[in-house]
Amino acid sequence: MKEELVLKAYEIAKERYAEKGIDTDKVLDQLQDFHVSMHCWQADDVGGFESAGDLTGGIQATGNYPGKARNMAELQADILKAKSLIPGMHRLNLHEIYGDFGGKFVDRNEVEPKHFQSWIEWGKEHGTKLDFNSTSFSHPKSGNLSLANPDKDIRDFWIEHTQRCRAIAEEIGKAQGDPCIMNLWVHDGCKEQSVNHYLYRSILKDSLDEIFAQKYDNMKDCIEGKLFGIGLESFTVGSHDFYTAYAAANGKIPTIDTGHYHPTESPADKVSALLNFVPELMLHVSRPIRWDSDHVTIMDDPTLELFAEIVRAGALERVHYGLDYFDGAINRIGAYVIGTRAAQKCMLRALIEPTERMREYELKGQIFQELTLFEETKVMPWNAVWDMFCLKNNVPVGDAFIPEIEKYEREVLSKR
Ligand code: RNT
Ligand code: ZN
Repeated sequence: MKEELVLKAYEIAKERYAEKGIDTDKVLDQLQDFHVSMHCWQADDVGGFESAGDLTGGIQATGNYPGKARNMAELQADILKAKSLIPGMHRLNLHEIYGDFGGKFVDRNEVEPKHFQSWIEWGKEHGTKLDFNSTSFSHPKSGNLSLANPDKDIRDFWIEHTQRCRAIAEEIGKAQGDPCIMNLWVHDGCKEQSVNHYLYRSILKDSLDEIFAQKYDNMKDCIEGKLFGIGLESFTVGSHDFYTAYAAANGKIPTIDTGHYHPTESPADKVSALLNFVPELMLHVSRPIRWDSDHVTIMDDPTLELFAEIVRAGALERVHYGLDYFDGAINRIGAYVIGTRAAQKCMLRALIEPTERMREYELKGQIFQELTLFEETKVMPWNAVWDMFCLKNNVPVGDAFIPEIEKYEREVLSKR
């Protein structure tokens, strides 16, 4: 799109929003401060660099689109390509299996901060803060139960792994001068009916207590619940109730993965409920289609509502914004660019809502007036502000990133 067109449209939008009491220049600044933690695992369908084994743990990447990253250099190149097409500064979320293992097999109970030293340097070089995840899946000891396993050896193995991951996150946080957000998700559950729900949950609770006993200053702990996993459909040890209670009792951060709820349940509605009891929230923004299918994030109603609820709660600074999807059926750079830009668009639309005016109407009982603004905000020219944001950040406006990704596919991805 022509630059002057973007500027002209922005000027008009700015005036229209000013009539509603919204300063779009301020919104642009706020959006600049909005950092998404991009998940490294979209680049290679959650493969990682530890072994060439199958993806297990009840999660699944579908599709076999050519060109996935096969090693650290390719993954880093892909991330940088994607980032060059996304406005703003963003973080990168690493799983333990993406360590720099130097071609050697480093087991999960042996991993050390040194395996992430080159990532730390890469992050510094490219202005990218890092976040972290322990990895319970895709390992011979994953089975159906890891931290909730009654077998002491297996449980201790995973406790050791998770403790080491926290130490790595601490080192990353220290090195980047900003807390490293570490997410803990384990797949533990049962395929069949079970009479041991209480037992497994009490073991998981004890494992978490042991893991979190060590206090750190440069990392933050998030715990992610779930509805079910593939092959683990009957019971999930780390359910939402379990982790919500644990987070509230222990001051931990619950992770809301938007793919992890009953299809009619609203993740957005959890924001105001949880934030009255827990310090912060972590998001895994995804797009479930009928199940936790990990489709690419788009600007859909549930995501718009989620971000709107955060802004309405005045909680912008209390939320960590991660993405979590793995679509192997389309160009993976495209998947990053669409998903990250969609999250930003949702945040823009949340920031640009005339919330204060609506709140006033509502508190005075002027409900039709408020409903009018709900409707009007949908058709206000927010897209002109979005285009302006892309222009300001020197990245393609609108769909102009398509040829760039096609070129990268031709020149790089198709040669893999
Ligand atoms: C799985 C969880 C978890 C994973 C990643 C790879 O259901 O959403 O966050 O997707 O850790
Ligand atoms: Zn997740």
